[in-house]
Amino acid sequence: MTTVHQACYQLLRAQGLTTFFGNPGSNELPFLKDFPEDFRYILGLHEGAVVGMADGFAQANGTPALVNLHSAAGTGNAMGALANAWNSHTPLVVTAGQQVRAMVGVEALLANVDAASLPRPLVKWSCEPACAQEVPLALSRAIHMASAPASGPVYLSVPYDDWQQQAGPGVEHLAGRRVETAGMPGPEALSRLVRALGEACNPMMIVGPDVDACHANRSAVALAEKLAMPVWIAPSAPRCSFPTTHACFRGLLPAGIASISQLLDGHDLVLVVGAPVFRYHQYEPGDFLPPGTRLVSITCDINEATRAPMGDAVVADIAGTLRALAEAVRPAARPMPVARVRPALAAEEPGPLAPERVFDILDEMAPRNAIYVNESTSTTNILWQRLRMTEQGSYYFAAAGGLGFALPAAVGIQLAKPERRVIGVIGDGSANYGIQALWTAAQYNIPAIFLIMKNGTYGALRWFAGVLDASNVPGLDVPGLDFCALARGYGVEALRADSSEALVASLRQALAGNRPVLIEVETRA
Ligand SMILES: Cc1ncc(C[n+]2csc(CCOP(=O)(O)OP(=O)(O)O)c2C)c(N)n1
Ligand SMILES: [Mg+2]
Repeated sequence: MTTVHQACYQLLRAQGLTTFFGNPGSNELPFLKDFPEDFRYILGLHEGAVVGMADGFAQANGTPALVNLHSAAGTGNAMGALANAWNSHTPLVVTAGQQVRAMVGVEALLANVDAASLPRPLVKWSCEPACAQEVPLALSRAIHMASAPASGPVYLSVPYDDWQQQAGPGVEHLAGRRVETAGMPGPEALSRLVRALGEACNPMMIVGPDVDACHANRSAVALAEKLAMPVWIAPSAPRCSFPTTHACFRGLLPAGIASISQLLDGHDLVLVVGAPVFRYHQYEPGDFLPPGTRLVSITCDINEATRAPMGDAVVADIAGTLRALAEAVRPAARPMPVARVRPALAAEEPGPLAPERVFDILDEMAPRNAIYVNESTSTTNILWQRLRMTEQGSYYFAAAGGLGFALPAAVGIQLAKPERRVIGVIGDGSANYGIQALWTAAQYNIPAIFLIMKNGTYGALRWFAGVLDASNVPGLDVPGLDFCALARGYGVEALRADSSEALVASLRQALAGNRPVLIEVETRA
């Protein structure tokens, strides 16, 4: 007889999901029982860190990651991280243990009441199977739902007595299933796009995270070069989809309606690829588009396409569409944009380091293919101006703006990409929301580098207080934190840098080793 437990492990194996990210409780023990040797379990000490690590792992691999959480409490702890995963289209198969079926109705301790509703609206699909025999089918569906465009997190709650039950007939058909989506625009839609691009006198392109996610950065470059058009990164960027050293690269768009509109002014056609239109942040009322500008977006997400307040959208496979456009458009007769002048290297000054100086040093010392995970919120623009990022998958940021992403995600990305060095650049406020991932980095020897920008404050909120004209706000400073002590407490080597020389020496040491290292840098607020 095949049990539900056996059938599900066969299914997970066949679908390539052999890494669990989890934090267990009693409800989950029957699922984790007799854990097969060809699977690995990455333990996180808090569910926010668990989902953050899985998010980084899944994004870096481009395939779904498996998460196992403890009932309602574990799911609740993970919701902030789920918001980020939902917004970055991260395929996550989140499973949660439920009480034994006989005691869900009486709401015994650890029952997940109305389990399927709990993670909504931050999941694509959510389910608690009606009976044990439906569990393998529900898990299979969860995997395919998470992966299908637009990919995203899904949630499956399983009562713990289901695992030992006999699986239903025909369960063996599930393991090898493939679900494919063919998302190319039809020939007419494609030629409309080609014509619009060919007829535009002054087009520009805005690329978003899904370009990088589907490895289409080179096609974006090819299209930009053929049309000699400037390229911006969509606002609140969770990834870097265009080489920041390229002549066409213009920078990171601001996140206010009026300031974006101002930058689009003079362009008769704006092509947005792989981004919502737009992920605004600060409210700057104004026209969404300047007069005379037409906007067309290519997205994998029907939600993104329909909620955009302006422009036309094509919901399609981003990589295939970009490739087809780059092949089909005729080279423009315009001169290529002139490369931006890189900012001058920041001068050495006494006292805490200027963030500019930190990024100059980092850019100088880090390997060219380093992967940056950013959650230093007040220095994001400086990072984009100073770090050269040229390869696919070089940059990650919390897509919903929920803190607690970068530190765990750096661990998950480093686990997925052992051949590249991951450097988390994390604020002294942000580091506290996912600090437990340091323990996982230490225990599994995942050699990410964590650079903590210690400016003693929630710097971005100080800026926002200015935007909102909110003076005398309490709770904006975070003095008295010792990240070296915290890191050592979790088993991670720690270095303190209070000068350029100390930062250079610390980075040299961290980069030379093959272990996780935290570097606490004193920075200017
Ligand atoms: C989960 C969560 N809680 C609170 C916030 C609000 N928030 C946004 S930026 C920020 C400050 C982060 O400070 P820090 O990491 O020190 O970076 P800095 O702004 O100083 O560069 C806070 C608290 C958030 N985005 N997410
Ligand atoms: Mg800070």
